[in-house]
Amino acid sequence: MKKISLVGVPMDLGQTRRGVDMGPSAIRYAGVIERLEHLKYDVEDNGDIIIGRAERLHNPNERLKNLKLVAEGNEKLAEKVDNILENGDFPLVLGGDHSIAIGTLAGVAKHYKNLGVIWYDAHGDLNTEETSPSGNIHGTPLAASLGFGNPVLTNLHGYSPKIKPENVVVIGARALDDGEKELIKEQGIKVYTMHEIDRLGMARVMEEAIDYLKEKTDGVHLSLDLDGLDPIDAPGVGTPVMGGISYRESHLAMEMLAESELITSAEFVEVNPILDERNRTAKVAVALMGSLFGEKLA
Ligand code: B3U
Ligand code: MN
Ligand code: MN
Repeated sequence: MKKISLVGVPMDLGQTRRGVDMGPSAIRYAGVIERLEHLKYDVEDNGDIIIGRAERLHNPNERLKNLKLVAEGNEKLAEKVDNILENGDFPLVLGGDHSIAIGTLAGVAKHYKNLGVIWYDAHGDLNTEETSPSGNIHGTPLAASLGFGNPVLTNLHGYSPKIKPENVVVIGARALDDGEKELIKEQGIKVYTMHEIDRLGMARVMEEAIDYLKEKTDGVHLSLDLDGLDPIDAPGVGTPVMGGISYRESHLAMEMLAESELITSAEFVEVNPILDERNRTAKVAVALMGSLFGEKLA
């Protein structure tokens, strides 16, 4: 069995609500290491990536907020993740806001010819510097990894693009901006919105997503934003959107991914303990990791 190599990324500069930098501590406190060790994994905790401190939270002349510090933190993360894969271990990244997916994917994608990505999120994170309504980099990482957006982000870790549009599946979307909808159409990105999840059911959605990626990819990264879940189940997130994926559907999704043996790296992001109720969202994240790594109900 592979060793799981954990990295925390206390990043909160990709958006404007403070507190998400405490996500890695909250997830550790919720027992991630014990949970994975109980499943007989060898778990190594690499501690946290050091993220720079902004003297002043964002310069109003900059379109993308805190671009330099976000890029620097992501470059360090990319190097770390790259080394973890070099050692043959499984990288498990704990966020932090979703801007860290730029660094994770930069470190991961080098190791594959056709990396698949499952983007589990209420949002598409497909904005670019031009289309972003907020200037928050956590709304742009999927676009950046596909090669769209500011070159400081797209060229992170020295190459672009990291992934191909036909190897991406977005699951749980229900808050897409106009520019994101255009990019989805133009690039033919597979998206299961809440409409499809309601219509087909999560089991069918996951079967289709797994079949779609299975043949054409040589590794699949899971990027799970806790706001993909309904805020009733995961209240501790910066941008909650009603009408999301339930706790049970999410467990089913993780269990089906575990059965598929497709996932080769993962990250869990956007846990914000300040906005949470008694660390509930971090506990949900850890429970989902349990299912992803093969925990069985009976
Ligand atoms: N699409 C909006 C909102 C958003 C994206 N990701 C999150 N919120 N978490 C934006 O700002 O790009
Ligand atoms: Mn996201
Ligand atoms: Mn989101």
